[in-house]
Amino acid sequence: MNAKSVTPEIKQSIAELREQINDHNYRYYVLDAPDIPDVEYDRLMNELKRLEAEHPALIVPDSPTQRVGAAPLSAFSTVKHEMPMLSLDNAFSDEEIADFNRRLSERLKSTEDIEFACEPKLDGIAISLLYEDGVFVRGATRGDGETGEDISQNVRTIPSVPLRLRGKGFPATLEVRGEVYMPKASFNSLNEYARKHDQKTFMNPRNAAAGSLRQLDSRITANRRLEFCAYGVGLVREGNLPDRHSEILRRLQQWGVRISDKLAVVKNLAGCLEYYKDLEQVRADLEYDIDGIVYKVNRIDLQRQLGFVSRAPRWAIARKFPAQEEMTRLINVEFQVGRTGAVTPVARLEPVFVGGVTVSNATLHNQDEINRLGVQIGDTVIVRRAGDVIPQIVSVVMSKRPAETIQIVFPSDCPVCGSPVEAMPGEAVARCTGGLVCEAQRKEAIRHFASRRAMDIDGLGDKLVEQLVDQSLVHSVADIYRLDAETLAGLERMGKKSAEKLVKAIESSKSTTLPRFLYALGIREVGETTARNLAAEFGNLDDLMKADQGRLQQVKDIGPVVAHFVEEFFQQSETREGIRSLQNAGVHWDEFTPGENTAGEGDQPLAGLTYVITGTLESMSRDDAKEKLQQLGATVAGSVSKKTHAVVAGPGAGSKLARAEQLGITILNEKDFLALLEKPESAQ
Ligand code: JCF
Repeated sequence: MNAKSVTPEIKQSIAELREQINDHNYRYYVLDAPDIPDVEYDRLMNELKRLEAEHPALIVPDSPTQRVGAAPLSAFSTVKHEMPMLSLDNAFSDEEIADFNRRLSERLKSTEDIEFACEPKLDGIAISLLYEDGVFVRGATRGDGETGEDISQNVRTIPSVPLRLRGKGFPATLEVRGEVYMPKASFNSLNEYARKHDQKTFMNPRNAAAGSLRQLDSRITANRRLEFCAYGVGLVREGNLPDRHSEILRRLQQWGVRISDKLAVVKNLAGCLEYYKDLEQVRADLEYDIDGIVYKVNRIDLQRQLGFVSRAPRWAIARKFPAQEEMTRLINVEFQVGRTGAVTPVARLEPVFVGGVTVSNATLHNQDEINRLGVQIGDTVIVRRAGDVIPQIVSVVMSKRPAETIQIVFPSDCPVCGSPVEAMPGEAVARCTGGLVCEAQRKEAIRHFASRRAMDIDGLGDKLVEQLVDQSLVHSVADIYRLDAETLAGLERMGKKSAEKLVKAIESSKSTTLPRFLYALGIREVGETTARNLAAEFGNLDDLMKADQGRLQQVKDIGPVVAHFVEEFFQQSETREGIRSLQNAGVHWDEFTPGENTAGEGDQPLAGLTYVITGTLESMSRDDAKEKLQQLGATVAGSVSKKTHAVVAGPGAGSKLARAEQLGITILNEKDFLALLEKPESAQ
């Protein structure tokens, strides 16, 4: 791109955009209170990127655009910490915390209560951030506490690390210390992705964070969702900080640095113990892993008086939670079959108490994972439970391997139906090829068919599907429509009333929409969006069933893989028969009429218009309202922006409604909305 001449106006625009973006980052990452929708944020960012691309001379290292990673390094250089980065003493019980408190009183020769700052101990990687005159200049690992590695390029990519401090009054040199961690959800999706693409998975969020920070190619780090949370300061030159630890942290927060939202100040030992109990309660619900609590003497003058012992301060201690990892024995491995036929090895374990629950099963994912672990039946293994994730086997304790172990053999035939099990080339997952012949796949298919976003048969839950298939009352989804109240009432945990209710729900599910029906069929890789795209493209089922792969690939967002699955699905005679039975049973939908001339104006009167739905509607669910709008060609968005055409607001509408009012966007109440559905042509 050609560099254009720089005018004062351009400089001004760039400065304003940077300030706005920094403000939004601060609101989002530090205050956890964003006040603009993502699209609006993206718009500001794109505008800044565009201006910077036109005027590269104006790019500065602390511009919010400079977080995408830079050219790979060949090695990290070392950094000497002017003030050593300390570690913490550990305590494992209330008694040890009481001992800690007693030692402090003795040293301080005082009987007064000692005030403590308490915060969760994040299970991440400790790093140091150096700011000179408020500008981020260096990020370093803790290393051995004396020397670490310069990971500035990687640290820059972490959105919650400010590249420039906000406001004023900060010391000329300020070293901020804290933890880099990966939220549990980001860790799970990273591993899920790795598993799908046959890549190495990470053992836990901490390892994932460490691995991401250690990348010589910071563009990889930029793609990992890492976060930073400060726990203190190191080197401080030319400037004063408050005289309490908690106040220092609050000051950091004002300067735009993220601190724990669980930070609390307690009056004494009793307060510490109570904080522990409270945090233990919410631990599993936190978005990140913590391995304990850090208590610090809050007054800095007392900290100075107390000083250090070797590598750790006397004025702080980490109360560790009981381990989330335990040793147990692998008794057996069984193989489960999912809806798409994926065969998953499940470890049966000698029950063991891990992180507050008894665990007797863990997933082994697939053959690659079994190979990676080198695990055999009879082995002693380490089991880890992290929050809401399925327990995992982390490793094998080889030193405890008994003389006789049994190799885990992946079945070549489906354990449920006996059909061959095959893995597609390049895929880690092995699948049963039995399709709906396989009882396991059938159960899953029926569950999916009945689910809320598919045919929405209220009351047809997992347990019931299990019974219906086991008792041969339902073989295929079409059989659902042959069930009567009498048969249902005879099932476990079903009374006459609930049986009648279910029959009603089955009856009303017959009237559906084409996208829902396509989604309900459970075609591989066809989720709700693809189902909707298919429906919009073909308008009716017959044309879709006749389409070949080439034709299917013309549909929005459909590539060769999905096209193949769709074609294959509709080629199967069981599929065709199944669909016929469903239609004979009375399942029907209004045909989409776009036909060949897709999105003809008459058919998609709301095409090009974006709606937002908020609050509750009386006459239909939000999902149904969304679907109705989409059928008319509208886009339904999750947040309000200038591009929003109108907001449909029911009772309980909150910030979205306020935002719409602020922007002067049309607001429709339920009555207006129903009128719109009746006469959508009037919308323009
Ligand atoms: O969250 C942590 N892992 C954490 C580590 C919190 C702290 O307040 C720390 C720490 C390591 C050393 N404080 C020190 C002094």
